Amino acid sequence: MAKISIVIPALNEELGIVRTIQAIPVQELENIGHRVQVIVIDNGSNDRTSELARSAGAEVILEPIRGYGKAYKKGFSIAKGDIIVTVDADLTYPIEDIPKLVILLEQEKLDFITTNRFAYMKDGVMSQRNRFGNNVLNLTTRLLFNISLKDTQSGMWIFRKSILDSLLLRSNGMPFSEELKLEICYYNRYCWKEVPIEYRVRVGEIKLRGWRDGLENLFYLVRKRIIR
Ligand SMILES: Nc1nc2c(ncn2[C@@H]2O[C@H](COP(=O)(O)OP(=O)(O)OP(=O)(O)O)[C@@H](O)[C@H]2O)c(=O)[nH]1
Ligand SMILES: [Mg+2]
Repeated sequence: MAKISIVIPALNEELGIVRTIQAIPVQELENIGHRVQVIVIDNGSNDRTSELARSAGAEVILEPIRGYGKAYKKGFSIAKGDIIVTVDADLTYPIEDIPKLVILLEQEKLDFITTNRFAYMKDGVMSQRNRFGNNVLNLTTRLLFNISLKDTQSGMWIFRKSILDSLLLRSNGMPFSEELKLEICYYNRYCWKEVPIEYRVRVGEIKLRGWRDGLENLFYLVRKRIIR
């Protein structure tokens, strides 16, 4: 049977981690021919994230160096699936859509699917400040790279693991999300699609440091355009 690895970065997510893992439609994925591996990457949570993730049946990997990108790189390095799926540990992404998205990847022979959180977004799900920041980052991506992604910062992806070998992923922090998309859609020109999803209110404490991460992501886009 083919395998899917669901990779979940989690930093102090004791409120969402168990429900995130339990929401994974393991049986449905097996019915369409994929055994499921669930990997949680924790780098230094000081709550019960690791312990709860393990008790919910996930493989928990501890990455000593902090960072969203660092966590993903570690997770990808131990993922055994031919297909990798990513979600946050905060109940924001529609985990129940994973089988549908995997079928889409296979049927349309895509290499990568990224998701658009803004498609059906209700008021109050994201702060006005974050919406503004996302708009700036999407516009900058369009101007610098001529890619019309509607959501350059989404963290829910479905892709073939085989593409990872050709990607130059340098960021260890929050810019990892945009860098991954640029490497796939711009530098390597893989076959990809952006799919609308529902995005929900986060449980637990926000990890994003608003202006600071926003500006870091913006400068990262400019730097990436100059030196890949
Ligand atoms: N392992 C690890 N996970 C992280 C780190 N920073 C963030 N995360 C996780 O990565 C996911 C994305 O971070 P979020 O804080 O949800 O960031 P976001 O989705 O951009 O914004 P909000 O959901 O609005 O907070 C969550 O599951 C976090 O727990 C980190 O340094 N290490
Ligand atoms: Mg989140």
